[in-house]
Amino acid sequence: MKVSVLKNVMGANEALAARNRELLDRSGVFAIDLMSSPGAGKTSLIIETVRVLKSKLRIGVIEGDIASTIDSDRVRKEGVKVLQINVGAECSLDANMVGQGLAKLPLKDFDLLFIENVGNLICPAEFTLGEHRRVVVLSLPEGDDKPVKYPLMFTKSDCVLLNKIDLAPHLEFNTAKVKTAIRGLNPGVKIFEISCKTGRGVRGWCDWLVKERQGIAR
Ligand SMILES: Nc1nc2c(ncn2[C@@H]2O[C@H](COP(=O)(O)OP(=O)(O)OP(=O)(O)O)[C@@H](O)[C@H]2O)c(=O)[nH]1
Ligand SMILES: [Mg+2]
Repeated sequence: MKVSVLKNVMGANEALAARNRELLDRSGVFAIDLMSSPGAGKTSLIIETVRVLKSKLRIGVIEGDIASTIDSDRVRKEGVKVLQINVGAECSLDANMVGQGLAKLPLKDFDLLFIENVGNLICPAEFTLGEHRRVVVLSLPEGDDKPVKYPLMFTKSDCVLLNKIDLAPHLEFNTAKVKTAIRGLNPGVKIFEISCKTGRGVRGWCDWLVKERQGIAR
């Protein structure tokens, strides 16, 4: 019984995600589902990316959080259109919430849409939203065992950003070991070492993003 209810919930989410994807494609918007543990640097990454790419691409943002408008207030200061979705007791955005958000946004005005998911390495991996690419941020202070402990998130992502690389001298984080673990779960995944604080690696990530978008542009 439990299993079939769960199947129905996931099936309904898949159908709504496909509708979101159709709408995004029709509107010419390339969408990223940005996931991580709380505090790994998703909002910082959006801000750094906007700073590099805003002269090239028209960027919109959906901010998913349990509560507050802290992240949307931060991002709005960069001069981009932001929609906040507060999920309350839920542990992730889902396709229904994102569909309602998309209906409120001027999609024709965007080339690129960031969907910052709720900070959590578990639930967001389970729900597709209609995105074109899934990106997970793993920050060094979280520890290099996280891909092995939370494999689904890393198996299902197209790109992993190892953030806060500026803190490496102060931590025992084995970058080679973590990359091997991630590639063991997901051989085709792209991995970048970045720092949103110093800007290291941010250009390489932005170049990848632009190329991925061009790859699906009609
Ligand atoms: N040292 C260092 N700090 C960083 C870096 N990136 C982000 N931070 C800091 O990490 C903290 C959390 O960053 P956020 O961007 O808010 O993280 P988040 O993933 O959006 O957090 P939630 O939305 O709460 O899940 C902030 O204090 C940032 O300034 C980095 O590359 N290096
Ligand atoms: Mg955030």
